[in-house]
Amino acid sequence: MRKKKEFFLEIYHLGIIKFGNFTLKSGLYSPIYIDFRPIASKPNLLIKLSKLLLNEINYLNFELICGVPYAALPIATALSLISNIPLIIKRKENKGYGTKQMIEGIYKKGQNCLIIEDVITSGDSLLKTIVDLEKVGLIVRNIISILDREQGGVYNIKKKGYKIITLFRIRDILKMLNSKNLLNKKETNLIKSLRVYKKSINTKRISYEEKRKIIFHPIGKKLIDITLKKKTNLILSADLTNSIKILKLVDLVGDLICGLKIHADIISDFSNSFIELLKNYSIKKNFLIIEDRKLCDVSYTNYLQIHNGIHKISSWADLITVHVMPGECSIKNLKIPYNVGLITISEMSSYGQLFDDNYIRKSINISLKNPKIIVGTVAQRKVDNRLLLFTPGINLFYQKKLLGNNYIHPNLAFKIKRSDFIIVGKAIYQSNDPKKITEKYKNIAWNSYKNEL
Ligand code: 5BU
Repeated sequence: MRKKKEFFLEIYHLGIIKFGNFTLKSGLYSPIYIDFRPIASKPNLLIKLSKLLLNEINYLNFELICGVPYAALPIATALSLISNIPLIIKRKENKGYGTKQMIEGIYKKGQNCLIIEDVITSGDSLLKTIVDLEKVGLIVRNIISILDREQGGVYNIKKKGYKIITLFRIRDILKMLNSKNLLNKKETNLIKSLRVYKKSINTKRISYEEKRKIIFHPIGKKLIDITLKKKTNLILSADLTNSIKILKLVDLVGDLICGLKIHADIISDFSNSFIELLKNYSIKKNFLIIEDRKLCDVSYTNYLQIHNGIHKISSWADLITVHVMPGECSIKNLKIPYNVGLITISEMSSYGQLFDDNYIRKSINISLKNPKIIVGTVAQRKVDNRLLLFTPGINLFYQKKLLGNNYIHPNLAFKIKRSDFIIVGKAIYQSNDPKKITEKYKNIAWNSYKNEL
């Protein structure tokens, strides 16, 4: 332990710990960010780290070493050089040309591979790496990591039957820094808040009632109230191009949904009277109206698009979707009424989408920093519990790509992505019996949420 402590204090001075507001790769919020990448630029420390890691396991059992991309790659390389165990490289995404291999290097089916990770948070990227290695016939049993952030990842991995060793746990590191008086008051307070977040916000699904308490936006609270009252977390995406057809559908299934999502610009006969009738239904049948506008422009243009044109979205929509690709400023000064909320799009369900981890993290961070205007987000992963998570790309009968969208079963949305609301379109409005199918989706989604509590 003494060696480990000494080593940690040495790397601490490289600035590997930062305090502030961070959204982690997993989408979870944290007041503390730990980044071991700087070690790669210090060969002596990289060697020390590799020796410490190798000390933890009987490495002669392994025929291959693989690092979780990208942060663990230099560490895995150093381990390979010291131990003489061959290295293989796992790609993050396949390069789309040439051999399209996800695993590079020389390996044979049935070889036993040791996995190296730098920081374990939710364990999701580690599990992705394992899946790809197992797909090519490699055997993975053991993982070794520098840090356990103690946010559920180690538990998730062990639950799947893998053995995992970590050099440090976050609590040991913070204790160590405290004992050496290396933390100032602000940093100590942030760490205290980390404990609170770990318990109440980040690690597990919380009930709609609990979520209602930590969500700031009145429209977010209203959506949860509707959900609890009607026992439905189903949003219908009525992507129809005719207003009468939309109204007929709403008349039929409005009692079964908490939200109705439309694309105003696909409705050929869009009119004020349509909006008036839709609004009446939303009051009578108690659901919110979401305009899936996906704004993506500079602030002033977004402002014009929200309030003007033939759609005048802000006069009727309860929620409007928006990309934050043009930056945080683009969602400022939109002058949206207090009873309209925004849903950011952090990651789409479409096949081949270009949202990468970095962008998703930034988008979630912006969403968290603006609770007075942002209610939640669309993402294909767990997000911080202070955001409502909306999941499109849902279908009961297939789990695959169709018309450019990726579809999953509602149970998976609640279980794996920790979704709050599922969005269902074609499966309902194209069915022969929309009412029966809506009831089916409603019940499955509601029970799925209940089972996850
Ligand atoms: P579907 O018929 O169930 O595939 O309809 C999904 C709807 O959700 C449709 O209106 C899309 O425009 C919308 N959508 C989506 O599919 N994926 C996304 O990531 C986002 C929106 Br954001």
